[in-house]
Amino acid sequence: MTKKNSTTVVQRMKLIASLTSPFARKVRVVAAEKHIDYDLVVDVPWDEHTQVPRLNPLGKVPVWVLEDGKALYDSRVIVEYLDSVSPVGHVLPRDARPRIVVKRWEALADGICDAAALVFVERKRPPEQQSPDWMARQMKKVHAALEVMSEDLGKQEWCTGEFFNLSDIAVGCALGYLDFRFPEIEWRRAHPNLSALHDRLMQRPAFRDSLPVA
Ligand code: GSF
Repeated sequence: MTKKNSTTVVQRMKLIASLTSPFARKVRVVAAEKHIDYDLVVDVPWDEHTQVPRLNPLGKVPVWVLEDGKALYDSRVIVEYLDSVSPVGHVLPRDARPRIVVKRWEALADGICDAAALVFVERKRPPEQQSPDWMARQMKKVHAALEVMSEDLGKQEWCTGEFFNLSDIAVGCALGYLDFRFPEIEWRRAHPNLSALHDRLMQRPAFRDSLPVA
C-alpha cells in the first residue's frame, strides 16, 4: 500500500472471489485476457467468517476493490469497468448495437449460472425441505437457455461471429460451471457446437488457469 498524498491511500486492486463462482471466473478471464494486474482474495460468502458483506451488502462474489478502496459489483459491472480501463483486448464492442448483442449473450449465460446455482444450493438443504418443483423450474431454464445458445451459435466460430469477446467468455464460464456442478447434464452430446466452442476456449490460458476448484 502506498500513500499518494496526505489524504489518498492507494492500494493494489483486488478481486474478492470464490474459486467455484462462474461469475468470478468470468471476471478473472476478462482480467487475464486484458492483462490487468490485481490481487485475488479468496472468500466464500457462505463461510461463517466471510468478509464479503462488508464490501457488498448483497453478500455475493465477485467484488472488485479499486485502488481507493471502493467496491464494485456485480460481475457485469466489473467486466464493463475492466474493459473501460485498458485498451488491451477489448471484450465489448464500442458501438451500441453489437455491444447489446454481446450483453444479451452474457445475460443468457449468467442466467444459466443463476438457475444452476439455485439448484445447487437447494440440493444442499435437508431432503425434506427441498422443492422438486422449484428445482425442475430452474433446470428447465438451464436447458432452454442451452438450446437457444446452441441455435444462436450455429456454425459460427465464436458466439457473435468471427471475433472472440465477452459473449464467449460468459458462455464458457456457464458451460464450465455445469461441468463442475452438474456433470450429469450431457450438454456436449445435445449441443456439439457448444462443445466445440468450449474446446476452443480451453485452448486459451485464461480459461485453463481459472477452472473451478472445490
Ligand atoms: C451473481 C453473483 C452470485 O450469485 C454477479 O456477480 O453477476 N449477479 C451476480 N454469486 C454467488 C456465488 S456463485 O454462485 O457464483 C454468491 O456469492 N452467493 C452468495 C449468496 O449469499 O447468494
